[in-house]
Amino acid sequence: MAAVTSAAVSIPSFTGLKAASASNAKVSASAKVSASPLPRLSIKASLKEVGAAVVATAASAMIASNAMAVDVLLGADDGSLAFVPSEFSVPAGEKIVFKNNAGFPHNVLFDEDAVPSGVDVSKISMSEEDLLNAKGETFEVALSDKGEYTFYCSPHQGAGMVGKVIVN
Ligand code: CU1
Repeated sequence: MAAVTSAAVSIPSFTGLKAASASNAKVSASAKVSASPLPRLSIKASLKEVGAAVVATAASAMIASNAMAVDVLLGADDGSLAFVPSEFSVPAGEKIVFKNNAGFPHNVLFDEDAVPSGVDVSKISMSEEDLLNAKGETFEVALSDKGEYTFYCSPHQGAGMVGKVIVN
């Protein structure tokens, strides 16, 4: 009979589905659950809610991380090869989240001839060989130098997939 480990006892502080299901198996195989500081009933209840709780936690983390971010779609909903929006402004340091939407693969490269002087585009761009291939994939960047930046998608630059951001 497996002993209750500290991992099994700390079920309410699970960090992911994998950990949660591992704990679940340990608890049901163990006769020593009552040794846990938690009442048996509350362990059962939290196990039932593990799935929903993980989803809720992930969702609220997402909302929190996007609270101060600008979202830019890669590919318009109608399939056209464009950044949406293609021109926008952000406060310096605010996160820009490029999200793969349609017409991929896409990437995001800043134009070395069209960024504020002193900015190293290799530090803010994806690598040219790197492509976002699935819907919902993201690339995030925060720009700290004020000024105007032009960016493009290398597979679709010729089709006009370019954008501009003003950092102020
Ligand atoms: Cu593209």
